[in-house]
Amino acid sequence: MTTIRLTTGQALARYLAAQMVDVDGDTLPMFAGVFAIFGHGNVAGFGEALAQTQDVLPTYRAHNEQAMAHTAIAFAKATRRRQMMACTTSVGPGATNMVTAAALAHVNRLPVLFLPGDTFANRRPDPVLQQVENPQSSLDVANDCFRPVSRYFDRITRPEQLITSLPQAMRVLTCPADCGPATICLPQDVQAEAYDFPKAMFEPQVHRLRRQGPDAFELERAVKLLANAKAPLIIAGGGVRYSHAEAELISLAEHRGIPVAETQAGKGSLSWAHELNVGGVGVTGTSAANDFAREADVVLAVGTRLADFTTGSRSLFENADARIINLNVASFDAVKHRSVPLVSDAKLGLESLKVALEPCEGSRAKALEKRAHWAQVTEKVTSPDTRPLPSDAQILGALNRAVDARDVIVAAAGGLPGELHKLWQVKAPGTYHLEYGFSCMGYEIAGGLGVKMATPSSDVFVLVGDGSYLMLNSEISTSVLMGQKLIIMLVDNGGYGCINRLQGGTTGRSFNNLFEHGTRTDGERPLIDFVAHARSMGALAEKVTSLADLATAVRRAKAADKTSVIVMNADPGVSTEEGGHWWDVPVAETSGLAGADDRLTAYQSAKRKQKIDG
Ligand SMILES: Cc1ncc(C[n+]2csc(CCOP(=O)(O)OP(=O)(O)O)c2C)c(N)n1
Ligand SMILES: [Mg+2]
Repeated sequence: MTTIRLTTGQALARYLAAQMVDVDGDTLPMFAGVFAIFGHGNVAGFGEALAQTQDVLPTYRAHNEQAMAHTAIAFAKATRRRQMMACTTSVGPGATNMVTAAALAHVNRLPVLFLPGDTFANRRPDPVLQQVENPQSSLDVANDCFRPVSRYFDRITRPEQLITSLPQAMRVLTCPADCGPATICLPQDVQAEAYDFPKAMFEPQVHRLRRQGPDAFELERAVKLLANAKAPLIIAGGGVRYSHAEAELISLAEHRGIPVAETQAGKGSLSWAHELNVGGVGVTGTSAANDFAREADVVLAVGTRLADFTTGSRSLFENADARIINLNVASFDAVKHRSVPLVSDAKLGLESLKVALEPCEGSRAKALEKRAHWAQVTEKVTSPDTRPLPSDAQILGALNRAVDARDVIVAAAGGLPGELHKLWQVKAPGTYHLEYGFSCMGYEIAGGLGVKMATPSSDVFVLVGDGSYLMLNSEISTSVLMGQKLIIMLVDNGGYGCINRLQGGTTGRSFNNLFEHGTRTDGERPLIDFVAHARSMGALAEKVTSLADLATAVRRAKAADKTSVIVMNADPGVSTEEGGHWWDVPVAETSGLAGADDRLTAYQSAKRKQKIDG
């Protein structure tokens, strides 16, 4: 065996640089780069190694570990899980700062390689700076926080463990069914230790996402159900996008005249204009999609986790005989809701279903009618009117009219995702990037950077509330420094607007969500000068006060060569009433507030529609 003497850090960097992916016949690096914030726990070990591999594995410097991990995750989502990034940190706070992002990647089934530094394996200098000592067990250390939020977890306490650990990490990163974050903790002493590694380990290795076809029995059962369905509905989830199954989805839907509803992750599988696209489904869905969902006797769920926002907390599919055919690459998801599982890659599964089914007219006419109604609602709620402050919907309407077909929008938390799900008119498939598995405040700007890195020829619009912006905005500066232009639309409604509305509906009061006094100004000055803040980080910034000015600001931002922040005040009290569905948020069983009895009665009656057997 030919060997090469390398440190653990050097071997890791070389191995990552040697991993390739086949994307439609092109061989690309699997790791487009490494986001790194160095500290004593990785600067001399893995950091030293990364400096040697810059030509094949670029390292990027960020400002916040959680944010850089969001960037890496968004990049992977935008490449539909074909390419990804690694993130390395020091020990202690640098490492645990990434735990939230690990959870986000886990929920959304997105690949990212976490390489947190870890305290000394030899324990000689213990306790070291930033080490969390555990009096009960020396084995349980801070990085164990990553365990429940990783699809693969390891700690390298001897250099040669890399030889067997790395292929396991690559397995989860490239497996459609098991996809998620892989975490390999790197004790800081081991990173610098040398070993004679087999040379073969560093030969280029090409990965290709596995396509698993359906099982004959499961397929036959699903075909029979669909063939006999009187009111079928397709729900497109993120799996459609990750499988590149858009064409097969449209083809089956058109073949059988089945309307297609979309989850947040699946929105953009079809353009808004497609005659069978009935739009977002569930809690933030359109009336068109939700009407079909309530009546459906067979729901073909494709690549979705069937989370509460999609199923209306399990109360949306009202038809007592409704069955779900659950086409999913992961058997874990395929058995949820007493579904009829069809475990398969979405593209192959949809193709097989079409081949086995006769064409029919289906619900085309009804879909057209319901779509037309929702188009009217959209027109009404997004058009300007005379109220002093615009609604989120009106801002989105103005933006939608101003963006080009290939521009990508990015959002995650606050009131905007719900409005986007209902109202955003996707012009071209793949231009709608919502992180709604974790709906993590602070994902937006950092995530936008990852999307921009993955799709450099598109303008990337980040839609963010004032709350999310204040939580995590440091990567504005990273975007400026990296020359990765973003257009950030900051909707300032003076606090946590959507939670304040939810609070009003569930408790009858407003408490601890909006800025006190309900004002954004301190006399003449804005309470928070977002324009000055964004400018201080090197971005262009302006505040607009009318929807017409917003359109011209967007034009200026599109023409600019660096990141712009456009700030607009909005009404925190308004959201689109039309469409939507109940969401299970428990109401206090006893409360002294006026209207509490009515709220509890309404909650309890909605709760009775929840199907717990499916
Ligand atoms: C990290 C994180 N913390 C808390 C929440 C709960 N939460 C969801 S939306 C929201 C308020 C967001 O405020 P803002 O970004 O201003 O949007 P708005 O609701 O005003 O539209 C909060 C606190 C969350 N989703 N993520
Ligand atoms: Mg807000």
